[in-house]
Amino acid sequence: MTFDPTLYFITDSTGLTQARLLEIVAEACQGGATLVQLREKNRSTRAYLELALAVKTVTDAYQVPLIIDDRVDIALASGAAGVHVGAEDMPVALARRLMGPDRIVGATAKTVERALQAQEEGADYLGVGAIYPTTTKVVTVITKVSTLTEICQAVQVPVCAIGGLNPTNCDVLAGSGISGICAVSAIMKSEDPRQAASLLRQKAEELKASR
Ligand code: TZP
Ligand code: MG
Repeated sequence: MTFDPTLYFITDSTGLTQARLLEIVAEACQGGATLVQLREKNRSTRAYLELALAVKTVTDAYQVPLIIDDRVDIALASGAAGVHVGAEDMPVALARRLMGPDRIVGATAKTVERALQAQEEGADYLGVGAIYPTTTKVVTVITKVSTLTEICQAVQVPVCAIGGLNPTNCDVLAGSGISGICAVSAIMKSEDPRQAASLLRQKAEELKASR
């Protein structure tokens, strides 16, 4: 499946009603998100599936592909465009086998070695970070921009930077070779998610032009 990782919006529903989450997803799409990931950590399978179906209704309306974090079963059951797996999730090769050749499989990579392995196992894109400390609930370590650049040079698949990124601090990514920016809080916690997405999209386009 073709997809555009330029502005990859990742959700965090913590403390939000479902209605507000769906509103933010819609606003992010209106502002220019090119890819959306539903990221849920503490939901039952049933609740994750129901939310995925609701979010997909919104992303479908904007023709933005929906990626499901961690859960191949939820991705398949909801008809999402793809799944994103990290080091503690389904191995990339297995995720690829289960998802089939036509859906998107994304993977987290923090080293060149891991990036090459994920690509070899069938990842369609890589998420690399955290570039900056993040307020989003995640177990991660800082990835240097120099490592990000090495990863971009080593692989053929698109690479997205993640972690603490907002429109005012992402210029450090200029020349790194990224294909996109991932953002959670810069959009989720903005008073105007549409405007935040729009600013980030503009930045991401500039950064891609500087590759
Ligand atoms: N992986 C590395 S950092 C991160 C994930 C899921 C969270 C990014 O969130 P934010 O709010 O954009 O820093
Ligand atoms: Mg994960």
